[in-house]
Amino acid sequence: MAKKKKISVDKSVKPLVKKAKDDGAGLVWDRLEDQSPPCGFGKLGLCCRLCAMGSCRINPLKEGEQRGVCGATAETIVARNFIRMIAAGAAAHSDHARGVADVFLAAAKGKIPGYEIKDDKKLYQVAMDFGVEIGERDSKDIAVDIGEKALAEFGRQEGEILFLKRAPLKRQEIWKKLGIAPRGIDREVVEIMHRTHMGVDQDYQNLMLQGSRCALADGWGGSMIATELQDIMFGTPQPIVGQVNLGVLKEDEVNIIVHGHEPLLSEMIVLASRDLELVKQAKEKGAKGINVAGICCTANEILMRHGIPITGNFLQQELAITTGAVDAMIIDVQCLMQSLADVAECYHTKLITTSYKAKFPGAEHIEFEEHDALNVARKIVRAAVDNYPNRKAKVLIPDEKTDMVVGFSHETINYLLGGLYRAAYKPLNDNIINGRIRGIAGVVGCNNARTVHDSDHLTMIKELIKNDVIVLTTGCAAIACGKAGLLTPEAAFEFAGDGLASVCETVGIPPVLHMGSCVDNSRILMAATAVVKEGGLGDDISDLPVAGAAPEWMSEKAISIGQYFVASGVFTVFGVTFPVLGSKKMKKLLFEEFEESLKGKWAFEPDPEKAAKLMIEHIDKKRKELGIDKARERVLYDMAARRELEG
Ligand code: SF4
Ligand code: MSK
Repeated sequence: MAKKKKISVDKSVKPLVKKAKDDGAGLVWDRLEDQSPPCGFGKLGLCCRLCAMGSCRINPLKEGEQRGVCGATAETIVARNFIRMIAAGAAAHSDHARGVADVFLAAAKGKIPGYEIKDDKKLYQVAMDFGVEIGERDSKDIAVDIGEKALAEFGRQEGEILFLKRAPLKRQEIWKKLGIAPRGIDREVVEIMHRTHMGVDQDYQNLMLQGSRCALADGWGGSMIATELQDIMFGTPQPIVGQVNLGVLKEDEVNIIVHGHEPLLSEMIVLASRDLELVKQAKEKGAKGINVAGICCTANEILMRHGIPITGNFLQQELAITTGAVDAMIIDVQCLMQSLADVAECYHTKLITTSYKAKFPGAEHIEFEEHDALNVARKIVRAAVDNYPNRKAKVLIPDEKTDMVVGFSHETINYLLGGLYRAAYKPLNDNIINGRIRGIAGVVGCNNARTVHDSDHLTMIKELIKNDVIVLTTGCAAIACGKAGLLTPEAAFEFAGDGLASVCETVGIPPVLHMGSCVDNSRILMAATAVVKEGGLGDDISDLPVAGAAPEWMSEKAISIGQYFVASGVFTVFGVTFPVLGSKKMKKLLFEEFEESLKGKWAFEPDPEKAAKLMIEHIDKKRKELGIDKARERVLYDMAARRELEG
């Protein structure tokens, strides 16, 4: 165990870490100690193993220029590694989207039961974006065309991906001028793999152009397709109350945890858990009912749409099993620790893999078959019910659980601010212009065992809202906020500055808005675009007083998200570590020169308070450029002045 170093600010963690030790279950923090210190070359991005003449590494402490056996320089090695991370992240989001598009199309064709069109309005919106005829046509026919067009986006070879047209015109021109408008989603990923193969692209600036193009194919392509089609099938999120933290588990019920990223199966698990026959079976086994809860982004998806509780974020996946109360953990793809199988072995928990893409030695595999989704879900729920009597370890469910209000899609923000009949971002823009809201920050991303769990998210976000910056959040950052009580309207009075608090009070929203899962960072792009289109704050995302951050990032998906934020014109700060620090030229490009070309740039700052200050400084710089840096002074007229005015 890490030497008494604080590992989390979440009170639910400590007792379970102790329990794991008593029960002989190894946790992420134990392995972290074994893996410390991390490899210095890899951390700086300076290790290359792209061919068998290596692996090569550049020692930053040695004098003079060093090169790999093939002659590759530090900046080439660092850039290749960096954009391979982008390719992996974009591939993860986009393969998720492909799965959604497959199911969407099959459902539209009436080939699979259980899935339907829940949001006609969004169906028509996407139809317009995709150039699909609406007219008097049946929703299902429109959906078939949308499904086909969505799937074609992955293999598109020419032109530009269709959602790119949603961006502000000035942004589209920047992409065109730089030659980074993505042609097709898969094409950009494949081209990165080609260009970073031994002996191809040796120019770090050119490599980073392709990195930007691929990241844009993620944000404005794969991720946006996933979000939009999921919304059409499962409903666009609206504000809903939910609960979060390990205290949502119930000792006297069958506890099923869904963990991973894809809502296709978890939506069905929610339905199956309400099946009266299965509830009856659970009661026959001695349980009072069936309790479904989530971890990571699958959790965010079903929380946003059904109010299903969340057990925790990334670093709590092993702890959930350690409670001894989880009868089945159902996993699909992404952010799943292989150790889950070992931890599950110490308890009675059934670990069930469901995707042919993600199998675990030691886990039971029940393949998710979309054509028979509800029956597969029933089978899985039944396995959990049957496992309930097998609990063997002492059950310890921490008390911690917090209420929260979630479900802030960018459409919801529109309605909340402008009202149903005059939905508009104008009130938000007005409040930014008058200075009550200083700016907008997107704080997103993972947990990382190398930082104190949740601490950097919360420190940064509290600093931002204290300074009247409204925060949009997704992923594990959003879950951290929920646990800390930041996702309630009341949090505005406790944590926000006077200006932001007054807006939150008027509209009845929290100062931190939970916008969904990792693919839902596309909602943040749409919210920023809506602010631009509303007018009064410049004509590009880069003109806005906005900033982005991922203070506890760990996954390659986060790098892809960060790069598409930057390539969309957003100043973006990452914490923990940053995999380009080994090259001066790459640092200069990402931290400085991108501001010229992309009008957005990266920063690295592991201290979350300092990082928040950087974001606020950037927001203030943008306010100044817009001429709204001085909050409008309220002029109080006395009677004489009034008469003068009237006269
Ligand atoms: Fe070394 Fe060049 Fe091969 Fe990389 S590609 S391992 S730098 S020889
Ligand atoms: S789940 S990608 S740890 S946010 Fe989307 Fe959390 Fe990061 Fe996974």
